[in-house]
This record gives sequence, structure tokens and C-alpha cells, in this order.
Amino acid sequence: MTMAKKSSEKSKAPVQQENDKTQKLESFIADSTGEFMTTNHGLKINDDQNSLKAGDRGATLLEDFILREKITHFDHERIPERIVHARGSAAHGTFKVYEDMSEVTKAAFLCDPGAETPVFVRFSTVAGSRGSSDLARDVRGFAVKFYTQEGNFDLVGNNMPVFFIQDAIKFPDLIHAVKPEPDNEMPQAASAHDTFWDFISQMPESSHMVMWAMSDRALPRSYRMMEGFGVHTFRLVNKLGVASFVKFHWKPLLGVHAVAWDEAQNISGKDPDFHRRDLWDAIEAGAFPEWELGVQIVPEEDEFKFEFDLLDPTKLIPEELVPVQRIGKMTLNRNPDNFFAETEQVAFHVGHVVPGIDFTNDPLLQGRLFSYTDTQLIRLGGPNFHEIPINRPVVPVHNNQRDGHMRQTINRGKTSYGPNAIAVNDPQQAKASEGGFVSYNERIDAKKIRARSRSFFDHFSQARLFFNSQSEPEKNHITDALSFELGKVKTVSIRERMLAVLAQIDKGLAAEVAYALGLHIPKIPLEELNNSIPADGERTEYASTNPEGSLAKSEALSMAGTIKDTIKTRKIAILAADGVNEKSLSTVKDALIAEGAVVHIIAPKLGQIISEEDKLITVDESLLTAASVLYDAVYVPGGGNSVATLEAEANAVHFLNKAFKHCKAIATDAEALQVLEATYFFKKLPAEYTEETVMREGILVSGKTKELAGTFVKMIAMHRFWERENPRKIPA
Ligand code: HDE
Repeated sequence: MTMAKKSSEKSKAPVQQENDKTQKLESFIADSTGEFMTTNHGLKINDDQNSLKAGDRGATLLEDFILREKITHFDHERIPERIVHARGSAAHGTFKVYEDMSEVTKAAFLCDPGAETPVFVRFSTVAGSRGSSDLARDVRGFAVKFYTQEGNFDLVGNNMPVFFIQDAIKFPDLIHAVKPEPDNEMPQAASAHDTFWDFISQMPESSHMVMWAMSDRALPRSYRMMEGFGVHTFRLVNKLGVASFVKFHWKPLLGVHAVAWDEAQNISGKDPDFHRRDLWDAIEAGAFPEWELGVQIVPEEDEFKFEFDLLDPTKLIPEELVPVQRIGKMTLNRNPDNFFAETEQVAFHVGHVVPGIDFTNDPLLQGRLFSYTDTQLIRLGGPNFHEIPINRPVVPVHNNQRDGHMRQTINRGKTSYGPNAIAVNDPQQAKASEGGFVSYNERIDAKKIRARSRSFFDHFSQARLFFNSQSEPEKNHITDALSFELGKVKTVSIRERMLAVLAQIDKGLAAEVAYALGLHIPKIPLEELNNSIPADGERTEYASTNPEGSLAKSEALSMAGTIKDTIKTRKIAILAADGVNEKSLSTVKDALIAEGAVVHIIAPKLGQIISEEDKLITVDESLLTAASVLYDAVYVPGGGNSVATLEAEANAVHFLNKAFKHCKAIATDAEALQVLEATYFFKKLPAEYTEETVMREGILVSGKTKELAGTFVKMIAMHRFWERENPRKIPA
């Protein structure tokens, strides 16, 4: 290893923030600026271009320890990727609680509004390999490591509040089913294949999660625009030992937004790093992503008050029943220095808790409590992964664990056992009053049994609640997603079985998907849908139920009502060519930048363009390197020559066509109308052209540049004009 050197100059731009954890990481940072090259043992290297040979044309000598060291290290550079969530990106930041939460928890970081807790957050897709596209239709991981003064607390969540299965023992089956098929390793990062739907169609407990995974939640516009959920019911415990159940939420301050499926597939080709880049760029630019931490708290005595079991991870607590209290804010304000050292080597574990936070008997959570340490042993190569800088707590570690591969700590003294008299029992156990962790004293009086509680068998009512809570465009997207995914399934009997499952959720949905598949919905009785039954199990004991559910809708489940009052960090394209009207371009550009948007000037070629007024304007991207799917909205300024060039430029027209297809805000100067007229979608200006029409259609043409800019900002804040898809006749 190169000698770690405390860098005196910050390698980060000043905008990047420091915290207790990032300062501690400094001592591990190696910065080679102005340094000589050395071997891993500190010897200065004189020739890094040629290996040591017997004569200049001779064979290479075994003696060449410099060559051997370099190649050997290279040969061992790779570690196994995560079995799930292999592809991800991460950032540093901080968390602050708004108010003292000591009434419900003794977790110190939740009781002191003055405390700033460092965090490291990793977002991920689940199914794809490390090199797969960010835009796969998939669940997203949302894992937060809080470096608290009482040790690390990891909230290892997803961007969907429920899960596919109820018991950890089915996790390997689920993942084997969704991963590429084992004979030919296809398809990569996609659930649209036989094995996934074969499994799902026999596991009706997955219905609720399937609705989420087929919704636009599986296609986030940005990691910064996703909600996060702890999924399981956890416990909070206060100083008096009084516990309450809790569901954790992360609410993004930029709102929850998605891209269109066709767009996602295009982005996967144009920029497979789209989400990774988006997170990195936003932080580099100082537009720090923020989320509020939310909690739904249920007193212990209310455990059985719900229509569902709080221990069942396929159920959420509707916000109408238990509101989400926003208790603090997390800000991501620093990019990692090194992807491998930090993002790849960070090891999360649901079992990393602090006093005041505890588990429940959710059988999925219980299995996870085993899996996360176990997986690091193979992935990070041994039991000392907690010593890797990114995994170290900010508080000291003392215990009698010793040795193992790559041990870094030099433990002083004779004893590594307890009780010991030699070191007077150091390190000592801490009383609860001294911060020692004491497990919640849950009363358990039960038989040892492999079984599933009947309270887990309502497999459909919340799937239906989710579907019924969606807006029309969101429902259409779910129908399209299911038609696409099942359309990729080759085995007809799997498609049919899945239709029978969908019919339990919503008959109309099942009928539409059946139509797309050219099939009829088979009549499979409810009791026969669940095929996850033990050898001696009675079908009736394991039969799904499908009660109506007392709640018809839950607004929080739809993305339609999300925050739509900001265009911060949205990427806007301005299409221009030589002869552009500089005023028409700059007025809109400046207005967008003033609102926090990122604006790129896109022209037929890179370099500079000359405006009508003979001003030089720097081009950010050419029509060749940019793509409509990488932007949230597009504006075409006036200027006769520019407009004529763009009208004749197929890539510019295509850019607008795509923006229309993906329901984005489009604005042009009145002078640029002819560019719009060259598109397939624009016929003519409506007879009555009001702000209302504009805000409905998402297309604006105006000669009043200042007013145009103002309305354009409002249009972009709407994110997408999904209604445009009706009657869904936009070509692919
Ligand atoms: Fe995970 N999960 N998981 N998971 N999970 C892993 O741990 C596992 C589950 C989640 O950015 C692995 O270090 C089991 C639910 C995230 O590093 C592994 C079960 C939720 C991440 C593992 C589940 C998650 C992981 C793979 C069912 C949402 C990425 C590498 C019993 C609440 C963390 C690793 C990161 C990663 C096991 C189910 C979230 C193998 C056995 C439910 C965000 O340990």
C-alpha cells in the first residue's frame, strides 16, 4: 500500500462539507500531488515503463520485484460484487433531529436537536450487476449509515415500503428467480423473464410489492427524488423501557418523480450512469439533496388494532391511519473520494442498532439480522471488515475480539478475555445507564414451530389499495409495465397464472393485461393461488384471503400529488444554432438558472455559436452527444438563421419529438414556431391559447420572452404532463 498521508490541501471543491466522520477519514487519505512514486513498501521507483530483462530484447527476470508487485496487486483488484444491490452510488452527509424524541426513544442522536450526526448513504438497484444500467425497472436500495456517538445505526431500506416475501427463507428463491437465468445468464438487470414471473405467480404474498415494482416508483428520475422506507416495523424504546412500534420513512424535499418506461430504456443506452452522475453532479454543484426522516409510531398496546399484521413486511401502515411525523433532516453534502474504498467497501447491516432502537419479530427482518454480517465475510474477505475506514464508527471500539485476516488494530496488553483480573476486567461492560445496549424485554411464550401466522394471508387488499390510489396515468403505466413484463415471458401457463393473480387485485387491470397478451383470464380459485406450501401443509391452511379492506384510497401512495413547486437541479436543454437571438436565449436561461435549474446550450456542433447580435455563445453539448432523454424540458429561442438550421436538422426535431413523447415541458419563442411545426406532434396553435391550455398540454409558444420564462418555470415544476399520453397513441 502507498503510505497514507494526511493531505494538507483539500482535494475537494470548497463546496463539499466536512463532518466528524469525513475528518476521521482524512488520516487514511493518500494524495499523490507532488509526490514520488514508490513501491507498496515505500521504495522510490525509478522506471515504471520497462520491466527488468536479460538484455533489451531478453526475457523478463523473475528478480523484478517491482513488476511482480504491480502485477500481483492488479491481479487481485476485484472483490465479489454484492449478491443483491451490486450497483450503487453513495455520498456523505449529515442528519439532524428537529426536536427531542426522548418520549419515544433514548437513541441519543434522536434526542438532541443540537447534534449533527454524520451519515453515509448508498443508493442501489437490486437485480443488476455492478456494471448494469441505473435505469432498470427495479426496486432501489436506500441504505443509511448513521455514525452516532453511541455507535453506528444502519437504516437499510428501499424506495418501496413493502417487500415481495414474508419470510427470509424464501429470499434466496426470490433472488434466484429475478437474477439472470442460470443457463445463459440473461437477461441482465431485468425482471421481465420467465423465472421471475414463474416464482411470483405462485407466491401471491408478492402481489402488493409487484404493484409497486410495476409502478413508476421503479423508474425514479433521480435518487434525490425518491422516498425511502425502513420497510419492517421496528421498535423504539425510551429511557423507561417503554416501547412503541415504528415505521421509518425518508421524504425527499424535491418531491417524488419518475421517468417514462420508454425514456428509461433510452437512458440505459445514452447514459447508463444517469442516476450516479445525477447524484454526483448535484453534490459537486452544491445543490445538496435533502430528505426528512419520518416516523409512524404505534403504541405497543395498539399492536392488534389493524386489519393487517404489523409484523408482515408485505403491508404498510396507510398514512391515513397513522400519520408520518417528520422528525429530522438529512443532507448529502460531500461526494466520496474513492468509489472502491468507500462506496464498494461500505458494509451495512440491519443489526447495527443503538440503544433506543430495537427489532420486532417480522420474519423477514429476523433473517436479515443474520445475512448482512455473513455476506461481508465473503465479500470483504474476513471478520475485520469493521476496520475498513468507511465502516469504522466515530466512537472507539474495545472488545476481546482479536486477529483474523488483515487485522489493523494493534491491541495493547495481555488480556483478550473476560473475566480477567490482570486488566481488572477491562474493557468493561456498560450498564444500561452508561449506554450499554439492552435488548427489549419482549415476552415470548410459544411452541417451536415452522409455520406462518394466518394473520399474514391477506395477500391482495393492500395491492388493490395501492392500485386504486394511483392517478389514471399511473394506472396506465402499471398496466403497460405488466403487459411488457409478461409479454417477455415465454411460457404461456406462467402468463395465465399471473393473470389469475391480477384478477384478485383488480379485474379491469387483469382484463387489460390479458388483452395485451392475447389471453383469457383463467379461473383459478383463490385457495389455489398460493403454491408456497410445506410438504405436510394443507392447502386450506395456506390459502390466500382477499378481504375488501376498509380504506378505498391512500393519497400518499400516488406520486401525482407530490411536491411540484421547484425546478431546482432540473436539467433544461436550449436548442440553438448560429444566428440565435441572444436576448431570447439569455432571458430564459437566466430565469431558469435563477430558479436553480441546470441549463445546457445544445447546438449542431460543439465549440461556440454566433448570435444574431454577433455575440459568441459557448455550446455545452452537440446534438450528437446530448439526448432528449437526459433533460427534463426543452426551449427553442428565436433568431431566423438558428431556427432555419434547427428546422432542417433531423436531430433537433427528433429531440423535440422525444421530449413530447416523454411528456416534458416544451417552450419555443414565437419566431421558432416553424421548428415545432417540423415535429410530428405539433399541428397548430389552439384557437384559444391560455395559460390553462399551456399548463395542461405542456407546450408554450410566445414572443414575450420574460412572461414565457415565468410560465416555463411553472411548467417544468409540474415535472411531466402525463395526460398527454391519453389516449396513449404516442408512437414508441
Ligand atoms: Fe437486503 N441484502 N436482504 N433487503 N439489502 C443485502 O447485504 C437480505 C431486504 C437492502 O448499499 C446484502 O451487504 C436478505 C429488504 C439494501 O450495501 C445481503 C433479505 C430490504 C441493500 C442482503 C433482504 C433490503 C441490501 C447484499 C430477506 C429493504 C444494499 C450485500 C430476508 C428494507 C446495502 C450486502 C448496500 C443488501 C440480504 C431483504 C435492503 C445479502 C436475506 C426487505 C438497501 O446481506
